[in-house]
Amino acid sequence: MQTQFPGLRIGDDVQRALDAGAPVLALESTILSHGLPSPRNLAVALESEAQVRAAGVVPATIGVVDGVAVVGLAEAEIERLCTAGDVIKVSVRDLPIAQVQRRDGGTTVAATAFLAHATGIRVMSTGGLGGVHRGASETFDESADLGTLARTPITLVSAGVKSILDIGATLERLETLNIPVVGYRTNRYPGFYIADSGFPIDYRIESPADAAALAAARDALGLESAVLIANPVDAAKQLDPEFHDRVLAEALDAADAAGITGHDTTPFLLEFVQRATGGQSLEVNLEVYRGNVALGAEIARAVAG
Ligand code: PSU
Ligand code: MN
Repeated sequence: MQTQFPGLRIGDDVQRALDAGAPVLALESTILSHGLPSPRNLAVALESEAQVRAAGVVPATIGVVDGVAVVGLAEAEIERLCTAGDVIKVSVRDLPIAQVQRRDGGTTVAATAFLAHATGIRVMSTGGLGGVHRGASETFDESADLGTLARTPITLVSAGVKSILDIGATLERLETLNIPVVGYRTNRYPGFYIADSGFPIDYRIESPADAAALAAARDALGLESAVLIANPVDAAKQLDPEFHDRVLAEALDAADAAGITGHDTTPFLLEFVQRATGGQSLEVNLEVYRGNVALGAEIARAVAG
């Protein structure tokens, strides 16, 4: 499937790979524009693309440049999203606005999955998913990632959701939305910085081939939901769980005191945690991301057969 629409550009490498049925892995860019500090964001973006290529897969970093949704950003464009001052956070609903106002934007998991699927890419890796925020029963703050993934048949590798969110409520919503969640070699839902969030997952898979079989079964049933592969960080490299819980409590208090709400919440909490852990959380974050990119590349190969 290659749905082209005005305001969409596909990179040459990516287009060639799609035409040839070669494996492609989609990567998001909000993690670059809003999730990681500069200049580390650029290093991470380029390293992960190199990591994907070394695995024999074509990387498609996705973002919005001057209003154009680009699937397979060129290096200069990645650099621009990593360094420009006025890059907005683009979820699905922001795509038309970014287009007509010619903005630069980092695409969220939702917008990235939407664009990847629209161009025929079947596998994507990210760090952490958006989910249900704490206090959502009052604020209604639930990431558009969830609703979008309910109708975007892609295979998505993440390390679960960060514990800045309400993990239990997020898992409930994933169930309501008919989005399959499987642990990669685990029956525990990962908590991003920590290998085990404390919540169980009913099903696990053991290999990239298992993930590909799951996606094929989903497709054969005509289901439109994403398949989520929950890939925990190596327990030896996780953030110390007690330290993690303490910093998290401080971050939530600070957000509350500063009156932070809506789509500013995630970047605020992530930045707070980064500072409060003296950069330790950042190193874990990058470890988590590398692991998800590596597994995503393997799954992309398995899916391409
Ligand atoms: N979780 C992280 N880091 C991130 C994000 C989530 O650990 O950078 C980004 C992702 O791009 C995700 C988005 O799709 O935040 C969700 O934001 P919101 O809750 O506003 O939908
Ligand atoms: Mn939100």
